[in-house]
Amino acid sequence: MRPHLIPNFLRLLLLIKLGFRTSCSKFKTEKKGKLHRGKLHVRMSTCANGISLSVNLIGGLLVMVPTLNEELGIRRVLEGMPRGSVVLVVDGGSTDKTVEVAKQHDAIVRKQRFGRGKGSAVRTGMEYFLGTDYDILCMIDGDGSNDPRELPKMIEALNSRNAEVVLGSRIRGEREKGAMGPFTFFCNLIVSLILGLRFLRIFTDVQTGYWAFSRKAVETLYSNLKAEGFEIEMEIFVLTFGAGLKCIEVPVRYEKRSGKTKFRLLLRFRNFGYLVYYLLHSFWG
Ligand SMILES: Nc1nc2c(ncn2[C@@H]2O[C@H](COP(=O)(O)OP(=O)(O)OP(=O)(O)O)[C@@H](O)[C@H]2O)c(=O)[nH]1
Ligand SMILES: [Mg+2]
Repeated sequence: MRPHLIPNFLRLLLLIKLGFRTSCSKFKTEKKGKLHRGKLHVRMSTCANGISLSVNLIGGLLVMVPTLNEELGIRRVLEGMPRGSVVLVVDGGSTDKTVEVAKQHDAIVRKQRFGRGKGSAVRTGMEYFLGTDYDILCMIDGDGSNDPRELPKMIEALNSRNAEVVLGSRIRGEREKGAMGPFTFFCNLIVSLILGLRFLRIFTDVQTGYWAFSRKAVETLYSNLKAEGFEIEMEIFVLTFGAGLKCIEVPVRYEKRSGKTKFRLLLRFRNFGYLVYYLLHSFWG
């Protein structure tokens, strides 16, 4: 071993030991005889500031990535994941190398159920999550536009602010030039303000692809979700408030996507129809 690595190695061991103790004393809970690992992870990532974390420290988190022909984006996303993340790629029948690339990066790959569209992929991912004992489910787009290095920030928000659902706002966050055109920016903001005001709250980016959910949130939402397409985020938002789950948003960075968009112009207009539908739904359920 090279001499300059030794102090770092000892420091890591010490941090793990201290972090583990602190975390356990403050956050450990038992669930079906198993450690509630999501909270443990967050504590440890704070303790071990500056040192890359190993596999078992991030054990309570499952990261779901819906993909449809994202061979370029998925590589970017998987390569940027915090080390040790368990990633579930839910694929919608890609005809390029998306699945191959995902497998090369040790992601779990599942084909989506419930029909075509991103919504079906998200629901498939939630169904998979409920069959495991992970504590937190994060969702991130597979086109490389969301930065996976912000996952700890999302989880931190979930835990420290006692939220059940966290959405990553691209409107509040820093945006790479050209990542989001003015039309999309405007549409996202309007839709979000309208939906937020329905619940007397200000939200800026309900249609984001970056989310974090507690286990309780997924258990509550999953069986009520019916969306198959890009309206899934609006449905999640409305059902979250309908169920009285605490939902917050945090700013996230947004970069230019790799590959081609699947959210065609027509679908963007269709989402305004869904906006009306979910608003009515939120009043009359
Ligand atoms: N499994 C699955 N994933 C999908 C489907 N449609 C889109 N996706 C994925 O959902 C994510 C969001 O789709 P995008 O095309 O990026 O839509 P968007 O982010 O609203 O639009 P852009 O601003 O153009 O990026 C991407 O990772 C897509 O690959 C689908 O039918 N099935
Ligand atoms: Mg995208």
